[in-house]
Amino acid sequence: MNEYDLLNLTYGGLEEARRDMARLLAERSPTHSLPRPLYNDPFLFRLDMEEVFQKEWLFVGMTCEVPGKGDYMTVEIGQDPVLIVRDRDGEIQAFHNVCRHRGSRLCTQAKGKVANLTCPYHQWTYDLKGNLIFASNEMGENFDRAEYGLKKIHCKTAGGFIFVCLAEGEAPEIDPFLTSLAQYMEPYDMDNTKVAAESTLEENANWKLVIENNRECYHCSGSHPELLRTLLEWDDTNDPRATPEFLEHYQLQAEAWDREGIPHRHVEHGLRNRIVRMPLKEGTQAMTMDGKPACRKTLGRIQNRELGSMRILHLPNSWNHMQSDHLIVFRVLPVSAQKTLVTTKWLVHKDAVEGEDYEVENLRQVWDATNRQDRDLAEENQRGINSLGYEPGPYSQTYEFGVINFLDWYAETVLNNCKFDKL
Ligand code: 3BY
Ligand code: FES
Ligand code: FE
Repeated sequence: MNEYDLLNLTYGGLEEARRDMARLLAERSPTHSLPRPLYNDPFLFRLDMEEVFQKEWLFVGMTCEVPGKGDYMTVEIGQDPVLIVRDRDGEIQAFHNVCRHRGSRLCTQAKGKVANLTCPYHQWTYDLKGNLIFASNEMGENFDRAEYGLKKIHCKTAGGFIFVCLAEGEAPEIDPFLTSLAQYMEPYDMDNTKVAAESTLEENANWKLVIENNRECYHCSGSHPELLRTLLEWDDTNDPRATPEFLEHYQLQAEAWDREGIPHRHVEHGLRNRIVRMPLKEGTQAMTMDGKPACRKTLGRIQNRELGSMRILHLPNSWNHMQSDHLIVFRVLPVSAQKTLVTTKWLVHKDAVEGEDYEVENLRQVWDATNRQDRDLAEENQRGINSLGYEPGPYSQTYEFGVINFLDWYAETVLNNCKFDKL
């Protein structure tokens, strides 16, 4: 429980909360921010975890983070520790990071390399496909190791991204998006990238406020001087606010991208996924303080430094900026009703040398500043929402349509996934 949870208990129990969540989502105004309990009630947070984070595909990391056999990474999805490991066939597997003996967490580090997976508690040992290969003789004659393999989690990769889904039965459809993602990421040759820098911010705000904040740039001019050196304030080529100057600038860049076979056209898969390449401000090449590239080596087969930024949205937990010289990937993981972790990773060419080809400080400066600014905005947003004075307010249809789209996706997903009929 965090310090505010008791203050924000709106319901006497989970079933009452479930019924009211259905009502709140069905009766909400889609053009207004959500009713308060959806941003701060601990029961509704639990339902967000059950209906969204335990059932939908989530972005967890990049394939280049587990480049070799036996390389693993761990991630906590709420209370579910997850292990991602590259097996001896080179396939990426995801398991519940939980020992089948008495349930200890198996891998305790964020990243590592192993031959097999040995539990720190009583040394039960699993191979990289999750088969139990060793449990001491003390387990008795009738003990059948085959019954105690690690529990698998749905896992798919495309274009260098790793997605997992905790759903116990079938996972939702994601292949059409993965096909687009692989196609749009092809120029980047993701096997030859590496993480050059990483940050995790703990934000005292509900995860939906973190995503809402990312889905609009209405706040950019008031808060993001570093980002606005290079970023245009609308985030799609079909934005109604696009000026004739922008359209001309876009046209010229898009013609070059077409000649070079660089995918860029807006593609979407429902409201959950969107990919579009957007130019940066004229005369700039990357999201750095001076607009110059952060890395001397371009990525993959890319030669044109003016690739703008390809934005990839994956609801509920990721947005991304793919540029000619570096990539910035973002992952959102809820912790409690009012606590969220935002992890940012900066990727460059695998052979780029720190100090020669890039400086970490220069690489991360703009988004470190932007992330801190966004954290402060989300936290102030949460504080105001907790007040008796809060009532849902109207979104701007031009500046905040991305927020409206996100909440439409969220409401639809919860209403579809929730077993209201069982009540
Ligand atoms: O650039 C981004 O990732 C988002 C979209 C608009 C504002 N925000 C900083
Ligand atoms: Fe893992 Fe006992 S809990 S070996
Ligand atoms: Fe922002």
